[in-house]
Amino acid sequence: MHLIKNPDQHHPLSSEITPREAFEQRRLLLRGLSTAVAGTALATWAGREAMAQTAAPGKLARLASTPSRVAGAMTMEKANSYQDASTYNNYYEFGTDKADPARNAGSLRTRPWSVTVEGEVGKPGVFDLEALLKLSTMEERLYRMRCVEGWSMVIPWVGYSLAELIKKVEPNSRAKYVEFVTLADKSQMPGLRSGVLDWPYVEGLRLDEAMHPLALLSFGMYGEVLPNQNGAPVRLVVPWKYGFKSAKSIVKIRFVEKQPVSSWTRSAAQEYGFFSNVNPQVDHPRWSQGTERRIGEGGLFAKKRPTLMFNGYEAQVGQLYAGMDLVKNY
Ligand SMILES: Nc1nc2c(c(=O)[nH]1)N[C@H]1C(S)=C(S)[C@@H](COP(=O)(O)O)O[C@H]1N2
Ligand SMILES: [Mo]
Repeated sequence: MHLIKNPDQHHPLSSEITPREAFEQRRLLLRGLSTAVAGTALATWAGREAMAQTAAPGKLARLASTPSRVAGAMTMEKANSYQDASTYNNYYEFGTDKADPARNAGSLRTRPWSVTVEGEVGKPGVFDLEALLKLSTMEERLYRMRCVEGWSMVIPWVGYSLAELIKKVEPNSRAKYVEFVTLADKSQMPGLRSGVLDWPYVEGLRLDEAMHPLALLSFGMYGEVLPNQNGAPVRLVVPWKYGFKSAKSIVKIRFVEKQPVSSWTRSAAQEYGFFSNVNPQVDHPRWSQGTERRIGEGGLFAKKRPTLMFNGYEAQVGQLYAGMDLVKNY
C-alpha cells in the first residue's frame, strides 16, 4: 500500500533514462548517417539531370565512406548542412548574390566536359571528365573553407589531390606556376553579361602549392557529384587560402614560368594578391580578417569565430612560405 506513495513510482528508473548528452549525440550520429545514406543512394542521383547519362555517379557515391588519409584533411568541426553549402555560394558567372548560383546554375552543361592541360609539361593533353574521374582514388575530405568576405563553412569534399594529376603530366623545369582557367560561355552563364570581373575567371598557384597534398581536385561533395553552383563538374579546393583561389568549373590547366595574374588581382591588385593565404594578421584594406562568421550559426547574436593562420592548416602548409614576408606577399 505504502509503495504507491513512492514518489518515483511513475518515473522510469534512472538507468533507463538516456542521458541527455548521449541522446543528442545519437541524434547527431543518426543525422550524419542519414546524410551519408542519402548520399550513397542512387535514387538521389536520378534527380540530377547531369548524372542521367553517365556511369560516374555510382563510383562517386561510394566515396563518401573513404575518408582521406592526408594529414589535416579532416577536421573535428561539424560540417555545414548540404543546404547551406549549396545555396550560399559565390559563382559570379551566375550572378553576384549569394542565392544567384543556386537559382541560375541549372543552365550549366557539365557533360560532355574536358580539361586541357598545356604549357611546360612533358605530357600535355586533353582529359575528358571520365578520364579525370578514373585518374586516382577518390577520397572524402572535410575541409574548413574561409571566404575573403568574412564567412566560413565546413564541407565534405570528394576528390583527390591535384598532385596526382600534376605527376601524370610531368611538369618540366620551367614550370614554376599553374594557371587555372574556368568556363566562360555566355550561352550558359548569365553573369558574364556583367563586367564585375574579366572573364574567364582565372586563378593560379605556385607549383609547390599546387603539389601540396591538401590541394584538392574536387568532383563532389557530401558523397554526391558537385551541384552546378559549387563548380561542377570539376573544381579546385585550396583550404588554406581564401575561397576565391578555389576555381570552379575548370576547363584548362596551364603550367607556366611566370606568375599568372588572377581575375581578382586584375580587378583590384591592392585588395587581392596572388597568394591570398588566410591570415588573420593581414587585413583586407576595407575590413578586418581577424574573425569570421560560420554560415549556419545563424542570428545576429551568433558569436564570431577567430580566423586561424592559414585557416588552421599551418602545421601542414606553413613550410611552403618559410622566410617569406606574408604582409608583402598577401
Ligand atoms: N569560376 C569561379 N570560381 C569561383 C568563384 C567564381 O565566382 N567563379 N568564386 C570563388 C569564391 S569567392 C568562393 S568563396 C568559392 C565558393 O565556393 P562554394 O560556393 O563552393 O562554397 O568559390 C570560388 N570559385
Ligand atoms: Mo570568396
